[in-house]
Amino acid sequence: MAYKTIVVELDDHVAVIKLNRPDALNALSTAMLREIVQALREADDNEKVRCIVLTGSEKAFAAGADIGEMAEMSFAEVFGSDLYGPEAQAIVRCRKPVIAAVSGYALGGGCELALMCDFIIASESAKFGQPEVNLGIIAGMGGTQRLTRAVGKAKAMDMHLTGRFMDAAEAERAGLVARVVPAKKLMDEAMAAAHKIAEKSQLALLAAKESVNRAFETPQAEGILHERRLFQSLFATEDQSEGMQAFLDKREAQFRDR
Ligand code: DAK
Repeated sequence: MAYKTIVVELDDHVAVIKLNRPDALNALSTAMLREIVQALREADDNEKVRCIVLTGSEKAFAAGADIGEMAEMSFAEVFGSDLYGPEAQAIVRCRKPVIAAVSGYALGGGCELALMCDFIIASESAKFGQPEVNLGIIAGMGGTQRLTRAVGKAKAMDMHLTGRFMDAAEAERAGLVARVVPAKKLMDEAMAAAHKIAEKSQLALLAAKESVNRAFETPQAEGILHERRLFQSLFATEDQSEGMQAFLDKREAQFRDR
């Protein structure tokens, strides 16, 4: 499918979705969010794809929702159309692993989009923030919830109430990002991680992602039970037999997603 605001490329088993509105620092318009949703759906449905990398430009992952688009909207329009709601829900429904490769600004909806991915690899130049308060609004795509779970109440409150940006080093210390790498190496590192993930059993990946995400949705005892049942159910797969036999044979496993 031809896109106007993103570029999608397939590198072996990895789909790369690149946000591409450089003149607006990749501000998330409704059109762009819908294209991201469409690209994620296509990647999820494409059997060849085993991992997805979502990225922006060196200057901006995404500088937030498109302020120009929102500025004139009334409450009736925002509430009546459930602005950005269906798109945000669709993004987190993607079952395959999604890595956010973040360089430059990840602000407002851009920070929230990165938080919707499974983990973030950031360049040293990355800046995260929830500056919506400066516009007389608050985060609307999960920022008060996901950021708080990622970095804790103190830092989340600091960011949401002051609107200040967090640099990459602080973001790594706070647990917002998984790794920080030099800007020039960002895509190499993200692609290496994605290709490494792509080697695994798809069934184990789906189960691992589902199980980790349960940690945010259920009491711990329920999450642990869910994990144990998924763990046990993987013994019904050929990939479990193959993975363990390959270890004993001292060879690489050949997973077949069965
Ligand atoms: N929207 C639209 N255009 C943007 C933009 C944005 N968020 N951010 C930057 N741009 C545009 C600028 O207007 C400028 O365009 P031209 O003037 O050249 O036409 C161009 O990108 C370059 O920006 P600057 O000239 O400002 O570049 P600087 O390097 O000087 O500054 C900056 C970079 C990122 C610090 C600055 O651009 C900035 O402060 N941008 C706004 C950041 C921000 O406030 N982000 C939060 C947006 S509000 C909801 C769900 C979610 C949301 C809302 C509702 N619902 C479910 C209802 C989310 C809201 C947000 O994200």
